[in-house]
Amino acid sequence: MSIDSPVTTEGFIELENKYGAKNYKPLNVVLSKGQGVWVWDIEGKRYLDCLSAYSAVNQGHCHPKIIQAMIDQAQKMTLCSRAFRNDQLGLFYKELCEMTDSNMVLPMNSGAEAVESVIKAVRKWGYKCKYIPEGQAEIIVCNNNFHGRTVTIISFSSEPQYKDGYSPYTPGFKLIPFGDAEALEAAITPNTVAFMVEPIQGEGGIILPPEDYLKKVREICTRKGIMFVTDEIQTGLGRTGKMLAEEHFGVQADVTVIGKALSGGAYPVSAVLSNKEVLGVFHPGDHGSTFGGNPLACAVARVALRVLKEENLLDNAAKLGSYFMENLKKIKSPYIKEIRGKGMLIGVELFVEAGGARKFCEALQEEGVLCKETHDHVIRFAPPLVIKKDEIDWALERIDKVLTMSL
Ligand code: IF1
Repeated sequence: MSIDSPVTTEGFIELENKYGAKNYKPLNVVLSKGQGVWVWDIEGKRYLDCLSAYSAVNQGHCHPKIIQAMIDQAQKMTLCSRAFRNDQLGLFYKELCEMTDSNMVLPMNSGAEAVESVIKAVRKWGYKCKYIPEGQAEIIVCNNNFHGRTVTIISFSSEPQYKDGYSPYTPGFKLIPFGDAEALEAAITPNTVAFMVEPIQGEGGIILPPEDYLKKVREICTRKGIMFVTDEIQTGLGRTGKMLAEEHFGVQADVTVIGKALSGGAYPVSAVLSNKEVLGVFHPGDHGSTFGGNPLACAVARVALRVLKEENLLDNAAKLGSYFMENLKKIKSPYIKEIRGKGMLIGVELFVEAGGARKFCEALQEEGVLCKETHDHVIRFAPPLVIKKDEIDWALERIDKVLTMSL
């Protein structure tokens, strides 16, 4: 650190405000350390992390095994490009396929890149295998979706803020209501190549679909001959108590995108998982990425996946997630409209009269619990899956206090 490095919270905030783009409005806490479910700010105050970096840190902050694998691999080789092969890639593919019951993997880096890759894959599949006329491929998506921030992805967002000022948009997408299987059936045309959906809408406010929705979707997609794509970037890898959230609904998609926790938050790693037919459309040179599938990413992801299994994090998320939600429901608060979720992905929706979730998040910060509002009135609770019962009790005590005080 240079001698000009700030030492106070205000100093760091000032620096960010002076030099950084203002596309976020973070809570005013400057974090410098994380271990498991706990994070510390530069003043040494400890917080229980109930966001998990938007579900990227499912395995907990700085998981020792993941960090060790990262160090070991970094000392051997970090990147060699896909022009050559590396000794981590094939093992990563195999282990990932076995854990997610998939046949083929396309490695990328960010979630949005993986979603973009899916869009390319299903379009190409439509043209090459379904003989759709060039330029006519349609992809159906849901209102209230969140799939990332690229120009193409925001082109089919239903949230005006995500699109404002970014035109011209990419055509070829159709929006339908989430949870409405009949609307999907009605929207399909001979040019439809795929339907893409989050099994549980995350950014949309932790919205669960009707119980039989994905089963109906699966049946419709099969019958109509279109690809069923699930975006499990947020819901996948144990977050909801299963490896993939689609398992709760008894379905398997044709294509699934994962990211975030694929590295335990140590490094950006994403992937498209599919049956052979879809990813089989890519031939050498059709698609790629400098960093996708690099040995550091693969080594980190292999261990991050192993930790999910070795530490029984799926079961923990299911059991303690239910415990967390049941006890949140016991809180007698005049502000709470609804509590919903699956596993360790929980949304607490407040009445509009409560005046917005933000101030409750700020009050929770004071109490040592870090969380983030999603859409103005929902507080999301999504701690790392390594959380223990007494830590949930610790959080519940503070959440109860904040949600029952007058703000
Ligand atoms: C931001 C929310 C979470 C995602 C799904 C793709 C992506 C995401 C289902 C893109 C990313 C993020 C990005 C982050 C906030 C965040 C988020 F608040 F928007 F809703 F997680 F809850 N599909 N979600 O949730 O992945 O390219 O970012 O790796 O500020 O944009 P990415």
